Amino acid sequence: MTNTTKSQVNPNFQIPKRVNKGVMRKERTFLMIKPEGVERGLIGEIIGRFERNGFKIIALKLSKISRELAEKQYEEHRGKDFFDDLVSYMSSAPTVSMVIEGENAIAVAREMAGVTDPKLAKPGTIRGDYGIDVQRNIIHASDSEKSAKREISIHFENLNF
Ligand code: IDP
Ligand code: MG
Repeated sequence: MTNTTKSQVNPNFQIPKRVNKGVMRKERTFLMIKPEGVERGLIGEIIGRFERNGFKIIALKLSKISRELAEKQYEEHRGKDFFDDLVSYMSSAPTVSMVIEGENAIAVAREMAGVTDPKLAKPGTIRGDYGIDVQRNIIHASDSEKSAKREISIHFENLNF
């Protein structure tokens, strides 16, 4: 018996094996569909992958974020050569911000997103299937519990449940 199941919609999509199988943790994580994902009509496809993989949508928002908020989001990258372009891009057009909840949500969402560079991301991951280049890689997913808490609080200030 395997815990990897095929999606009914995308035959290439493999639901990832749960991380740390013995240690199931109900977690929340922050995700953002980047501008080209919204522009290309991929909101439903991306949210659907998380829903079909058993995650619950806790909060969801379509908005054009301010440059200031984009800078806060990517604070750890301030000073890097791609920082200005990245925050300009992220605040240039609408994005979808969301909080999802489920077992090992942080690590599983990172696995479903795929590695940062879409050229290197595996088929079946969101970036592997839809990413264009390293900046336009479709989705953001928090990389740790600390980042998830921080990112949820800056994008959903009033999330009190
Ligand atoms: P991650 O999104 O996989 O966590 P990070 O290294 O935290 O990747 O970078 C944050 C975002 O910054 C990436 O998703 C990507 O959009 C952008 N980025 C990272 N490295 C580069 C680069 O070398 N050139 C342009 N954009 C980059
Ligand atoms: Mg990151």
